Amino acid sequence: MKKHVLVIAMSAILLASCGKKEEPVAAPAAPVAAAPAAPAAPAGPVLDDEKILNVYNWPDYITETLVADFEKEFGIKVNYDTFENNEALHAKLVAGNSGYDIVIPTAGFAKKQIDGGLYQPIDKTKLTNYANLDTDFMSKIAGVDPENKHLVPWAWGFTTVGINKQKVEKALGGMPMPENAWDLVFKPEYSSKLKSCGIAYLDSPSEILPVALHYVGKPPYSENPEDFKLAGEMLKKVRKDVRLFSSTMIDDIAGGKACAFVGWSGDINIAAGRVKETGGKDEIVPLLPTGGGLVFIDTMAIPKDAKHVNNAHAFIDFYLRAANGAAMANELNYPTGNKAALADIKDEVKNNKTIFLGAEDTARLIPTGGYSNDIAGTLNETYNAFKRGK
Ligand code: N2P
Repeated sequence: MKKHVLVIAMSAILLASCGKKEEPVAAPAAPVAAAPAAPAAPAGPVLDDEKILNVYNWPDYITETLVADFEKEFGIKVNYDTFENNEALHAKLVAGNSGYDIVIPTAGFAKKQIDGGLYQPIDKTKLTNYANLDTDFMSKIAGVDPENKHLVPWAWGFTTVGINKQKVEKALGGMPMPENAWDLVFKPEYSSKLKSCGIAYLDSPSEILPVALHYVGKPPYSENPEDFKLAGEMLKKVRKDVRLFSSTMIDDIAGGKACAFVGWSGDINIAAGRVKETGGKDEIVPLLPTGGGLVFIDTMAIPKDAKHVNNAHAFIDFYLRAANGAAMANELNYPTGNKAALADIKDEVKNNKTIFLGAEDTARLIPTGGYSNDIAGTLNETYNAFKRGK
């Protein structure tokens, strides 16, 4: 009988230590008659020997204390860098040895990175908070990442047209606002008027071409070069009216460099808040175009050559805590896909229809998608020709 108890106790110890590379396996305790059935599980996740985590994210896309809170709780030093768009992240990943342990690609863009083997699978057994995620939301991501093997949601939003209301009204001089807000930046009738107060586009082919294709009545993620030609022709007509291609949109909007812009929903709201805080009179508004906004679901992924994979899982699990998901919406105006977070999101945020879209606007969104490598050349050429004004 005594022997039997010991075997159970020992296998429990072995089980508990299984997968914990860095901690020495506990020496089995001397057999005693009343040995506990199983020792208490060690607190906290398994971490890497080197207490470092290298994170690569978009600018202005993390809540104020998240990194410091994580560092404090886990004793891990986070090195945090930012990239400007999916294209820049992609180039880093393709070059290899990026040094990053967690990167935040947009799901649609990440498809070809997954197909190309650039990410390693997520070990969901290490994510104690995974059940906080909304299953409907996860099934959307599964469209590009089958079985949600590689991507864990960070936040989502949509690329849309935003305006400085007063400046746009003034520049339009009595001309009524178009029903489809994309007309403001894609139709010469409007853009030629808004030129005076400034039009800004996000500086990224994969942000501009899907909406341009959609605008000319083609599939947003078309693989047909002819469609790109058509979108390119449309863009060419408004090129002279575009003042800047921006990678610092919050500053550019708040600083008054543009009155009409193609930007990210949350960032436009952040700029609006900044203008208000500093006593500015102008209202900055993200519009909900009848012509659709381009949805983006940004996700955490672990590059295949990451060096701190355990730390990366600890960070992902930490981020999936309800409070951290709620803070993302409350502080940065981006919903997260964390269902458990909803209860802690402020009413003013939850009721803001430019953050949590209503059913009608949701139905109008251009759904998650991505381009294959085959069309990448055409995509970049079309964009660059537009930018150069060719
Ligand atoms: C940057 C957040 C937007 C990311 N502040 C767009 N994919």
